[in-house]
Amino acid sequence: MLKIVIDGAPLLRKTAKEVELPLSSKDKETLLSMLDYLKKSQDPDFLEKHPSVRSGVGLAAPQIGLSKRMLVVYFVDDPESGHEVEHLLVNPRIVSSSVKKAYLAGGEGCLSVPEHHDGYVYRHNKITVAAVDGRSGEPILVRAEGYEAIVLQHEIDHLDGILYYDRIDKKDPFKRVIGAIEI
Ligand code: UDB
Ligand code: ZN
Repeated sequence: MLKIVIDGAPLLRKTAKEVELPLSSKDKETLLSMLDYLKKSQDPDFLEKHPSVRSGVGLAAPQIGLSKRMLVVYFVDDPESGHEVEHLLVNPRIVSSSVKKAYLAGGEGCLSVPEHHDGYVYRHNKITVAAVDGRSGEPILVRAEGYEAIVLQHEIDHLDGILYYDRIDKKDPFKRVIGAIEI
C-alpha cells in the first residue's frame, strides 16, 4: 500500500522534476499504483478494513514521496450512468484557462494535509491541459470544467510545491469573487 506524505515534509514544497520521455515502464507502473490507490480508497469494503484511509479523487507523485511531474485523477462523475473521470498525466501543463473562476462551497482538503483549513480556494472554471498520457505514452490535451478542473489544478499545484491553503485569503478566507461559480 502506498504511504501518503504528510504536510511538513520538505518534498511537498519542492518543484517536481519533469519526467523523462519516452515514459519508462517503472513510471507507468507508479501511475497505475497511484490510480489503484484512489480506486481502493473509494471502495466501501476497503475503507471498512482501513478506517484511516480517506477517499481520494486525485493524487500527485510528490504525495507518495516521488518528486516527479505525474498525477492521477479518478472519480465517478455521474452515479446514474457510472461515468468515470480518469486521468493519468505526465508533465502536465495548463495551456489555456478561463477568466471565470470556480470554488468548492465546502472548501478543499488534501490527502497530505491532516487538518482542515477553512476558506474558499478560487480556481479557473475551465482549463486545457497538455500532457503525456500515462497509459499510451502519447501527447494529449485534456479539457476540463468545474469540479474536474478544480481537481486537476489542485494536483498540478502539488507538482509546484503549492498546497490548497496557500490559496486561501489569510485576511478574509470566505471572500467572494464576483462571477465565480460555486460547486
Ligand atoms: C481528495 N477527497 O482526495 F465529492 F467519493 C479529497 C480528500 C482530501 C477529502 C480526501 C474528496 O474530495 N473525495 C471525494 C469527494 C466527492 C466524492 C467522493 C470523494 N483530494 C485530493 C488530494 O488531496 N489530492 O492531492 C482533495 C480534493 C479537494 C479539491 C480537489 C482535490
Ligand atoms: Zn492534495
